[in-house]
Amino acid sequence: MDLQHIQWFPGHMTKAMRMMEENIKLCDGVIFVLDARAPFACRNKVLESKLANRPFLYVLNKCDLISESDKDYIVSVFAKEGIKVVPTASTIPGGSKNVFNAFKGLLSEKIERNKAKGINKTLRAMVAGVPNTGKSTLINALCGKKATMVGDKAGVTRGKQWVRLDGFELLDTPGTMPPSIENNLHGLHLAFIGGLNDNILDVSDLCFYFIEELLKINPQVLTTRYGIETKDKTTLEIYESICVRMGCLVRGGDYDYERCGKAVIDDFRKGRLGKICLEGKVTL
Ligand SMILES: Nc1nc2c(ncn2[C@@H]2O[C@H](COP(=O)(O)OP(=O)(O)OP(=O)(O)O)[C@@H](O)[C@H]2O)c(=O)[nH]1
Ligand SMILES: [Mg+2]
Repeated sequence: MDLQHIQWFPGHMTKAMRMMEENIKLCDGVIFVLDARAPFACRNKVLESKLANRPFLYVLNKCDLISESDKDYIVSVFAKEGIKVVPTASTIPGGSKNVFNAFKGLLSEKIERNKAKGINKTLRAMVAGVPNTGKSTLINALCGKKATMVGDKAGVTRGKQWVRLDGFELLDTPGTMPPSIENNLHGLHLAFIGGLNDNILDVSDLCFYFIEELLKINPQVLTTRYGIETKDKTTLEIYESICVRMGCLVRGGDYDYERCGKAVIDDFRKGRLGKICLEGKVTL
């Protein structure tokens, strides 16, 4: 499966980047949301370079789905490049207060300058990131109410939407893919975390590659969840054992790869396989 080139039709990307640049002009700063399970695949280096001199913050969301040590590792990798990353979990009550404080800190100079000039201006921030990373959930968490629509698939937010919050206005935006995916593995990671439109992907292929990836990161996860042995087995044999354990068989005894694939990927996305980081310390 060549995910490096999938859906990266240059016209779409140019349009999306242009829209993002237009929105940036309306804002005093940018909050860019990363999925903690694949933060480096979510990263947008083109945007980073365009934001070099502006208040800009990466938020590492969904930290409840990775281990503390992977979280610390990711933060340290970004720190080495001088990039600040704020870890959070938007679905955990009160879990996003640190994001708001960090962003206020980032804009403090501007806030002070406005105050000195007697200007009482609402500051604006754009919330951007790959589809399904939790941008709208983060905004709701910051506001303490359901101000934007959320959902467990890519492309829930369609147009842009302003949300008011305590002297600020946050701009919720539809997810945007990085204009260049550095390698096929990053493309796969984006697919595993639900960053790509599932309709364009073959879920059996996806599950096969996901199992292969898990065998490198932590095969024990498969044994614990599905009660299967992985030692000395091929990826396909493991996939088929999971099919059997989950009762995913079709008439005649063949395997229902698709139904099983959907279930396994869903287990990962919902955190039912435990804490897994695809780009943590072990995997890079
Ligand atoms: N476990 C966990 N799930 C989260 C977290 N934040 C968001 N989610 C879930 O992730 C899914 C996507 O959330 P959204 O807020 O709709 O994501 P989005 O980035 O706005 O997505 P688009 O609008 O499609 O680009 C939802 O099912 C959320 O419940 C988190 O911190 N932890
Ligand atoms: Mg959204």
